[in-house]
Amino acid sequence: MRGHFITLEGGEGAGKTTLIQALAEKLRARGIDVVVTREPGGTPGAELLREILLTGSTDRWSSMTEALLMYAARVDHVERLIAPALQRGAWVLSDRFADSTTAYQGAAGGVPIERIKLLHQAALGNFKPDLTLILDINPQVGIQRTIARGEDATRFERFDPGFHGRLRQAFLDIAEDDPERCLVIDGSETAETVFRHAVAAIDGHLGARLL
Ligand code: Z5A
Repeated sequence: MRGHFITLEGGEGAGKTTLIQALAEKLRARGIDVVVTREPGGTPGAELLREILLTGSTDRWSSMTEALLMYAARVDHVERLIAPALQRGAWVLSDRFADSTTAYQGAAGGVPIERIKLLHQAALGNFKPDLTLILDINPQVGIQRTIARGEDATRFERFDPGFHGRLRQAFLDIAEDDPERCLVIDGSETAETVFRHAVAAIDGHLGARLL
């Protein structure tokens, strides 16, 4: 028996962390074994890479170097956490996964998408999520939400507004290219409405009957 792998994607402050917590609660209430994780990170080795990836100046590395580091962290994450959890039948909910590399380092950062696809194939073969929920939001609204939270900006939050506009479009393009796997949810709706759409998507795509 294999579990299900669900990823949440979108720009900063889109509401991924809020949604993932609500989904985990709902699934656990149904007696499902749930693993909540995030990228970059999720394992001790990948969390070390997260620390250096999210700090320092924006030009610390080129986008290609970032993509390689993201995949180094991702392979560790899949090998040591995600794949074993799926094998024992758990549902894995990840705050970001490979689509973030396509969007941030590819579309917004300038690495050709074909090179990122080759990198994915070399690192993880055909491994991909069963369902990806993309929270779409105006980047200014999302960044305002994270500022209101009072935390220091990460390296990525300090990139220019053009970068964040390209990101938003990149996630919409990813959804259009793979409609079987991806569903776009309006992240500017209330947290309750976003949650309802997400639960309906999980029921529709995975036959989960959570509603
Ligand atoms: N990155 C990359 O470049 N390449 C890659 O391959 C990967 C990642 C995997 C990870 O940062 C960074 O790594 C990320 C991309 C890059 N860029 N940045 N920055 P992170 O994990 O620290 O940041 P994030 O993913 O953008 O998360 P976030 O800023 O915490 O946003 P969020 O999780 O989507 O939102 P939230 O925490 O749920 O909500 C933000 C605030 O809004 C909070 O106060 C909520 O209470 C509030 N909120 C949430 N939902 C709503 C609704 N519906 N209405 C009103 N307010 C809401």
